[in-house]
Amino acid sequence: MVKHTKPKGFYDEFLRKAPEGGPAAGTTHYCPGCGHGTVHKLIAEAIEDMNIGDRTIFLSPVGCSVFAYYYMDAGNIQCAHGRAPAVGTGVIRTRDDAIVISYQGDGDLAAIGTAEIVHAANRGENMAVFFVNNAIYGMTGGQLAPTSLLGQTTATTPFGRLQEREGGPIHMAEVIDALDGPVFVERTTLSNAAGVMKTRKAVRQALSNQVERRGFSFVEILSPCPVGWKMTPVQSRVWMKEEMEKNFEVKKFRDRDHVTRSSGRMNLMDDDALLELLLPAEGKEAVSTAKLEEELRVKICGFGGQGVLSAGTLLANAAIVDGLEATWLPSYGPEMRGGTANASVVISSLPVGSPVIARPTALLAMNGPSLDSFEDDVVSGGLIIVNSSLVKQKVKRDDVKVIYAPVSAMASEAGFIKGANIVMLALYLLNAEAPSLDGLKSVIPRLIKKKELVDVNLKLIDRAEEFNKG
Ligand SMILES: Cc1ncc(C[n+]2csc(CCOP(=O)(O)OP(=O)(O)O)c2C)c(N)n1
Ligand code: SF4
Repeated sequence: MVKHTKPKGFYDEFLRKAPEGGPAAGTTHYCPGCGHGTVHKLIAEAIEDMNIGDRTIFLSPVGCSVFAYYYMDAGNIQCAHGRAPAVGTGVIRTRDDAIVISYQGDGDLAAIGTAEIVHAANRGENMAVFFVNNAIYGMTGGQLAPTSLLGQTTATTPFGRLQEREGGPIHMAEVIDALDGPVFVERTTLSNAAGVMKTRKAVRQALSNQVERRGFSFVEILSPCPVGWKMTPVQSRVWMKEEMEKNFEVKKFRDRDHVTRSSGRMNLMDDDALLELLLPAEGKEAVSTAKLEEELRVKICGFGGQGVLSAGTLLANAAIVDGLEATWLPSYGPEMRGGTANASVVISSLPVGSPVIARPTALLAMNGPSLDSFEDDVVSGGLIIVNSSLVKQKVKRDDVKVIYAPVSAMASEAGFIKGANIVMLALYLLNAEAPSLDGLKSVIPRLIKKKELVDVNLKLIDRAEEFNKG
């Protein structure tokens, strides 16, 4: 007798359907007869049997399986539509030990995400891709997918797919097999029990390739979508056998016995090499070794041409030479000059979790619209420095420290209006816990390419120090 149990690769309760627990906490959100549940179970069983749950990172797509993170007891990342292979590349290249699973539907992988999957496969990234091909966009109501069959009626091809109008179905396993990078490529089917068992084997093969760090594995799984196809679950299986499998050949395309990629991080440079690249000049030793209790989140904003992005680069590099961790994230409009721009710089004693800043600890507002846009976001007790040469309004908040400084005028008086960003940055450093002003002084000669501008920028720092003394 076969006893069906829930594999340990799943969470004990599926809270998507029953947020409060209770009887429905054991069921998924999938329609009856859907193939996603079967594939989930095959993966969850393999994760349990191979004892890889603690290092598996499961990438769920956009599509009906968007909620896979409610089920898989693993590290979960829900990816933007089609981008799972790109996210997986980032994961595997930063975590040597991760087992990366990219789980994708045909709209996700073969339409919006075609570029990501082709290039990840071509690079031979160490990941297992499970491509659930149900020949339709299930989640959005049954529109044509790249893999829909010729003649197949869908919400957007009510009279059937036409070669002349929509082109023919894309055979992704064959496309991936045309590349040199992958180590394992197979197409399987869920139309019958034997097909499910073959899929089980292919899933395990792809995952064991991961454990052995052999490279990129791709398993295309033909899967029923009774609701999208407007069939009963039983009719769906018959249609798969009679139509889908005739079009998509079920077979093993490739199973290489040699390793195409041995380690996830092999292309990464170590921290010293990275610093060498960032600071291509003498003296790479840390200027100070500041320790921060809390991360600093600095938003530097203005219009294009005011140097807010380069101020951000200088700030991040000053932090790095001070022995801190830092990220720099630019944001700017399409105009080369005159548009809006801002740089987000996060500084921490620990590796930075996210370069995105929702609540800045400091706002350096080079113009009026920047103050309007970001004033409310600053944390209570934070710091706002306003370029009072250009910003006429006052800060409305009374729970933050505010410094009004005519940084444009100060730079202009020194004969170098473009140095207003340096004055602003120096003022920030004079009022911040870190990085040190020495850190900034040490990165200026390394990062400012025009040597004649180095001295004037260093003088502007002195000017900021005078102003700060009051
Ligand atoms: C950027 C973006 N474009 C379009 C959509 C709409 N959308 C959601 S799911 C989906 C297709 C899903 O089909 P598939 O990948 O085949 O997965 P299935 O639902 O069939 O499992 C689309 C187009 C979206 N959410 N985001
Ligand atoms: S619409 Fe199709 S793919 Fe989506 S859950 Fe229902 S049967 Fe599965």
